[in-house]
Amino acid sequence: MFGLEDIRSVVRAVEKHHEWMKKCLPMIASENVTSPAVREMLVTDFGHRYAEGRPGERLYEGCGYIDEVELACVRLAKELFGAEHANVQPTSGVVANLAALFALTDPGDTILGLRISHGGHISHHDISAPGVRGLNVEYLPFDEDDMVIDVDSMVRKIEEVEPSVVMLGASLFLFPHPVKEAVEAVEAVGGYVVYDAAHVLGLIAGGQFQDPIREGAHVVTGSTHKTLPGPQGGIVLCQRDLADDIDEAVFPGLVSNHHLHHVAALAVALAEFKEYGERYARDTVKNAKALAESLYAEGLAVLCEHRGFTESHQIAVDVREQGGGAVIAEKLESANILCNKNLLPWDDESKSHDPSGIRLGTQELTRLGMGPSEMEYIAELIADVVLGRREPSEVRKDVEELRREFQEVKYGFGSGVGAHEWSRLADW
Ligand code: DSN
Repeated sequence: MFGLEDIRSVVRAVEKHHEWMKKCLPMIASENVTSPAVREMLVTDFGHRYAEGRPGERLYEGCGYIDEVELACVRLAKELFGAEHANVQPTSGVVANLAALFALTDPGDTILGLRISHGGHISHHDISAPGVRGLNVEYLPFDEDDMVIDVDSMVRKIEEVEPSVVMLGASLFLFPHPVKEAVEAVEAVGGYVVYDAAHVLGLIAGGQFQDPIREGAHVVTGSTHKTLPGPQGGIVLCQRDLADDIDEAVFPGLVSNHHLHHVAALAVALAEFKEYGERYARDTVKNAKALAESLYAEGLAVLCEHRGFTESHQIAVDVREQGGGAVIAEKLESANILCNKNLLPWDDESKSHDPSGIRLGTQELTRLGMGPSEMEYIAELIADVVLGRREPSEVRKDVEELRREFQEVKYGFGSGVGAHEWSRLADW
């Protein structure tokens, strides 16, 4: 009886969440929605099974079809990114970064990464993956006005500290990173470049951001659910000579069983991206620029006006004058506009609960079919809240009205394409 009540309350909360999300503007830059075709894969029997090891060399029986799917997923990833090797087993982006660090470093080594306030992810820092590996982390020099890594200082720093790894890529990631220069400098001291592409993986695959593999990065890591709208999980792409070290770092190093339903869902997402990726990535970046321009025109302090605001799916806004990131993100949530508070370069990192800024992403709104004219209107709604021109509860009504027209996931295989046949796969 109690069990049933518990289940009902969980189901009710999930249903309420779904209903509410349909009325919101999802602008958290690290999220996205999967297509119906990808979702079908997530509820298949693959989610019940074990397949430790590599395809064809499993430690369990019963993996014939699982091997087929994982090999397809690896092939699609290699094709889409032009990579020599792909490992699709990491269960998250942090696990992918851990795998790269376990493969390329020894405890006690030094690595370089971006400060969190400069956009670096926690898994580039000793509080996370590098700490687990016993590494010393030093910081990449950063130009706070241009929101880019300072190339000359970076090269000097690499020569000085001789890092095993230079971690590029970021969570606040407006402009490309100097991959070629980092590769040249770090190879001279016997190290590697790991490019964490979590945020921009889909933009890279769609040809709308820098291409770290072509620029020489030894390893590219990522999560598979941000601008690449796949299932939540991780991926590592690398040069052929590092393949065995990466594979061994993932298994048996960091995962026992990987998540097989994730692999099936990722294979479908990658196939979708071959079809729709270029257009989706282009529209996402176009929307980010349009949103930034409109917010700036409304009087908000969008970072990097002098550089065109952004070249990715993200924009950053300094809202110190309006009460700070925490207050503003909460007010926006009251208007059903979801974004996150974010540290900006001048913030003390101990202030992550009360930073100067907010970060906004356009990848999910784009996926729902919105374009530059919607960005302009959304900028007006955001400015209404941020500048206190209207009560969030008033703005919420306009948000709900706007969102009513945008309920379907675009740029993916939907219910019109084989969903009938796929739906029986969930029948377990
Ligand atoms: N740190 C998360 C973000 O950028 O939102 C991703 O892991």
